[in-house]
Amino acid sequence: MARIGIMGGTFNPVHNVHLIMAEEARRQFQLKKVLFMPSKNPPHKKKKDIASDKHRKRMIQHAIQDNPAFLFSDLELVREGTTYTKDTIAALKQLYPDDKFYFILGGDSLAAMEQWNEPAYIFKHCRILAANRDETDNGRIRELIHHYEKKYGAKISEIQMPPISISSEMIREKLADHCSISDYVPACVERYIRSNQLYGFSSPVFEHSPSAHELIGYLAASLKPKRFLHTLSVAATAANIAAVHNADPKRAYMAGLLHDCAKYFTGKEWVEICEQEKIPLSDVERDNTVLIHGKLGAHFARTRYGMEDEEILDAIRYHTTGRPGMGLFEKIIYVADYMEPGREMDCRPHSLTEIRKMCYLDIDRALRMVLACCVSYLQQTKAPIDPLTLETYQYYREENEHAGCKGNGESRI
Ligand code: DGI
Ligand code: FE
Ligand code: FE
Repeated sequence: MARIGIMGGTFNPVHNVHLIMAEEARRQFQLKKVLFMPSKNPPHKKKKDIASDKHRKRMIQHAIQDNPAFLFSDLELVREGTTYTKDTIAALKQLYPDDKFYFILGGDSLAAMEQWNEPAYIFKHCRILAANRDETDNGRIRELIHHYEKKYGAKISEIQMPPISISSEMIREKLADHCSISDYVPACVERYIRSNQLYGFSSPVFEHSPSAHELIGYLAASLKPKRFLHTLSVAATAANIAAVHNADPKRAYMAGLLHDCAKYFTGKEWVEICEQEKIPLSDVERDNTVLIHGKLGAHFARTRYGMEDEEILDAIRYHTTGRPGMGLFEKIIYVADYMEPGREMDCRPHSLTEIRKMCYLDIDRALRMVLACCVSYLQQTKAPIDPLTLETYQYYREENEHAGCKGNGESRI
């Protein structure tokens, strides 16, 4: 039988006291693990100052990543309808029938428990671990414990920890006042909040072109791990290709770092952000939302990450569709995105190995190879092809044919 701690709450945002409370509970009561379980923000009564479920989830995942005893649980986020703690406990009992549950909460929530749905059920099936977040609460907590013990036979213990008055509300206020929150949340959470402009914190992360080093920290905090690795790989590959073709490898690296910076979001979210930020969308983009992340990425790069280099911004903007008459950086990012070493796919009519060699020898030819593979893939999967993708494909095929007529001897790809 294992002891499992449950940390419920809105986590709007998660902060250091949540982490200290959970760790002290784990240590003092020999818990095997602690589940961080954010409560849902019901869509019908969406509170404006509550970050979306997805943002709160990602902030928690970042915050707990270094403590192996801490786990994220989306039990409450995924449940349909109103979520009650009582139902969560019932679900946990089914999932872990042999384990014992310890519900971790702050003194303020302890006071509110009597208004929860079926507190008697919760007290019967869980031990409560209460932390005093404020020294003045001590007497009040003892009174409450006594009351619950008498009325419900509750088993409540106090978590011993120094009273630290940090609250999510205080953090949101500091953000709104443009004050630092670095003493209150882990660095990765602060970066996440800043790069996603949560809680009305609308200032750019960087006012002017950042260094690659500064940018990487923010991308690590805002992209999912797989996307972040792809990003690093595209940046390194692009820098190598640029060096061979006498272009600035540092600028190619920056373009690679930023090319998928909007990819943290998906589908509907891209459309919503474009509507909020007044970025026009075509019908094809609305139907195939993946096409949006290039233009939105360029917009984020400029407005959030302080990127002012227009060639880099174009390389980000056109990295999914390409466009006729691409500049060298655009070609490099387009190709590097397709063939970076982490990519593994069967592509036709050219293999990845061929493209990986060709990009160092002849970037235009590598570009045509990638375009041919993309169009062939889209045709195979019957996905609607963006007119710009098709136009780009035809433009470079024709350009090559014209060059071929002039007799430069290049084979037609
Ligand atoms: O963002 P990445 O995955 O690194 O790569 P990307 O920006 O090239 O996006 C690839 C996705 O975009 C892939 O799912 C295919 C899709 N795509 C590219 N061009 C078109 C397209 N989808 C449609 N429907 N039409 C296109 O023209
Ligand atoms: Fe992309
Ligand atoms: Fe990419």
